[in-house]
Amino acid sequence: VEASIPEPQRAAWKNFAPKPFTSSEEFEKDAIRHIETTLARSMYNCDEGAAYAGTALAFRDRLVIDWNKTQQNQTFKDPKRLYYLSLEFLMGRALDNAMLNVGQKDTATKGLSDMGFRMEDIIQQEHDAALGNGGLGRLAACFLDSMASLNYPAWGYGLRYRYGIFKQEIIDGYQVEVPDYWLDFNPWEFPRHDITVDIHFYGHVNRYQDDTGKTVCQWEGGEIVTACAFDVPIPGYDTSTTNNLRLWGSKAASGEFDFQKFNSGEYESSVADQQRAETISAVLYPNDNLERGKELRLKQQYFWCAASLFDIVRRFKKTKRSWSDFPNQVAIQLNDTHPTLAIPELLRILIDLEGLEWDEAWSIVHKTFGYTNHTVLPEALEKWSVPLMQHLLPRHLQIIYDINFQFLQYVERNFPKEREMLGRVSIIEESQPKMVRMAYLALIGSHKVNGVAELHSDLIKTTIFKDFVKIYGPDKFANVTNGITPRRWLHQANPRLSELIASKLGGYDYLKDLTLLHKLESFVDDKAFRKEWAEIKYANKVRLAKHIKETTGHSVNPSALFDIQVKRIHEYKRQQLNIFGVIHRYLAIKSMDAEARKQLAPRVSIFGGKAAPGYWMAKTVIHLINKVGDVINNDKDVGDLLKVIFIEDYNVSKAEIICPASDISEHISTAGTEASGTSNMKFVLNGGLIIGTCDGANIEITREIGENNIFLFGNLSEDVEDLRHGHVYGTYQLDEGLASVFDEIQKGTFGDANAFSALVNGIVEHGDYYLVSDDFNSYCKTQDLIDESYKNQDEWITKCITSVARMGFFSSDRCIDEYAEMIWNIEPIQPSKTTDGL
Ligand code: HBZ
Repeated sequence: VEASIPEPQRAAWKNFAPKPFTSSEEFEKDAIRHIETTLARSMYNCDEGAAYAGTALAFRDRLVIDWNKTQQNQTFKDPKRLYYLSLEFLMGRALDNAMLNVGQKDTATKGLSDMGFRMEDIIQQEHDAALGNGGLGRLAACFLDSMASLNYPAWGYGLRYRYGIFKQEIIDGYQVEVPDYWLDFNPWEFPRHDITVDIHFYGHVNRYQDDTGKTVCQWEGGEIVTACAFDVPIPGYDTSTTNNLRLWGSKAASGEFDFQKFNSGEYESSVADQQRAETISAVLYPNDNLERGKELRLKQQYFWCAASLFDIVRRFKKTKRSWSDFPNQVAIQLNDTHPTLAIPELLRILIDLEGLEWDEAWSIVHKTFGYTNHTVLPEALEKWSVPLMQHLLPRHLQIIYDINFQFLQYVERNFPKEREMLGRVSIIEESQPKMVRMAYLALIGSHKVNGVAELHSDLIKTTIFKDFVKIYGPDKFANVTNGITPRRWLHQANPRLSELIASKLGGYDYLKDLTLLHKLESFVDDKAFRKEWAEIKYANKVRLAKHIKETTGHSVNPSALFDIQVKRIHEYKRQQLNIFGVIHRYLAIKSMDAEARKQLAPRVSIFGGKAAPGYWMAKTVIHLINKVGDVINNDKDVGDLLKVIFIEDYNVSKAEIICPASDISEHISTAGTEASGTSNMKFVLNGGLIIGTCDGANIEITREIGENNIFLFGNLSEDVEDLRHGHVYGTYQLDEGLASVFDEIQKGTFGDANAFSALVNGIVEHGDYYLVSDDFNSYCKTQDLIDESYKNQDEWITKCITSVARMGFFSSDRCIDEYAEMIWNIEPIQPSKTTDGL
């Protein structure tokens, strides 16, 4: 059926298509209409939740109009599009972002005030969309913001988890996980009941010769689960471009089979089928940088890849182009190896369903994909057991073997003298059971592989992918240093600083070209500017202190130095180094006389972050931080000189309060382990300094802002291997300061010492893999330097302003332009001016 309204009847649309509000009165009218008619509430029962819903729906109306137009415009112009495949999109809240991106927050603030509400309270009614673990998921969210803001024709594809990352509660100092059911009211998603894809699992492959004698493979039997599309509009900043994020939810296929079961009275079993299907998109796996090889996870991956590719291919086929045009119209970026099955799936579609020959199909596939690597940690590199893959995806396993066969033949031909390399680079690891190495498959099936910061991109070429550099040459490898969106991480999180900057730079253009920040440097000596700068930082610390008071009951002094480490809890990120440093400081304070104590700058050490539920060592670190806090915060000798706070349930919304409030933040991973880090960028952009190792993007931050403006410490990545070797085979010498910290823990000062023995023994007895002892002295000395430096507030503020002025490079807009040019080969599409989008 032709769905398009014929030209003569389009007048109705042209006359009556909804128009967005332009005044606070029009906003109120829309919001109140939604409260009354969409929610069936009235002024007698309109609480903050209802006011949030009315506001969100009024803005949603605006977004939808631009969204429809953007999609029509892109369909009409049919440019090459980018599809960003990510199992995680850590979006946070949408309303504030939408208001700021369409430039109508003030209008709505006025309207809400007329209705009896305060904007701050209304914004907080929204549940975070927490469909991610940490940096990788948040990067995907920043990228969506930049792609829309730069008018790129781009879609995100992900899974619609019913439960996002768990909520963290701290009970008696322990992490307790609570499910995050977030979908009760979600105005930002549009279920597309008409857009479904049937996804096939299990079964077997039937290989036969067709009439022409060609070998054909048919995947048969097994089970079918239906993928249903849920679309989320992604508004760009100061542009009407509104892109689409498509999330797939799973439900039972409504085939005849179920119907018969139901009809014949097998209600329970038919309901069980339905629940099994819905389980696929039920919950986000809460591990970051760890792969555990669970069947349901593989099912999630295939379900999402297959649904997305079906959708992409369907859209391509509508244009009636020839297959060889596919890579000219479609670029697909793989966010880590999680979507790697998209590679054999596209081959399967082209060969088994569309009848292409292998060579032609391979050439299309390999030109289409790009792969971003986010880690070199061995435990995070994805591998799937061959028997599991054989069972769940028999045809894909065959295709993977075919890819591997062709690849190994190529290697053998080109490197005949290096036969021992074949085993090393094979996609199949010859272990018991055999394993499929997903990173190798992703690399071989893509035309470009990139790391996420310079050091990391160099490291992948010398470690995990060394042989592949030899095989393909260095040009297959690239670096795109991560970035963050300045809209959320400056303008939204720190509105006063954003306004101050705009007042100096003559407007908000810097939010679209962050390099314009450099002009701030000429104001570094401007007295009034500096004063206001300091006042804003103080006000942001007061805001965080208030949050801390409300959530933990502790009062912290906003004039103290706020020292913050918030990120997932992981041994390689070394929160243990931080808390051992805190204990060391505590012991020093205890041994000082009153005079010496007066000289000390008061500090608040703030921690936050989730541990994966099965990661026992990380949970022990959380426990220790809380126990140390209990002791120090109640020690009368110490008073305001030192407080230790653990902020519960760190998430995107909390990060928006925390990042603007730091004096110092900690990015102290063992050199060579943190691929990039992105919170380092958020903190510096908000006028905080950082203490960090020479790791990930810290190195490029140093290059940009100058080494006088950052506190670097610790061993370098090139020395890590030798140090580790020395721990195991040489004589091991524990750092003296750290030894005194361990003595204190062992005395039971922070409760039962046994609770922390694994943490201590990991360092003292088991090789100190993360080099905590090697870096401890350098860490403590650098912290002392920070104390000294902070006393000179004049110099400190100069460092902060200078750093912000030099942070232009770290906008995710710069990343997206680099990907677009170097990897995707796509161009921006200017939004259409006309109402019908053509
Ligand atoms: O990706 C992070 C890196 O650790 C960080 O250095 C980098 O800045 C960031 C963006 O490039 N990696 C993750 O956050 N990884 C995960 O969250 C993850 C989640 C599920 C997995 C594996 C890793 O199965």
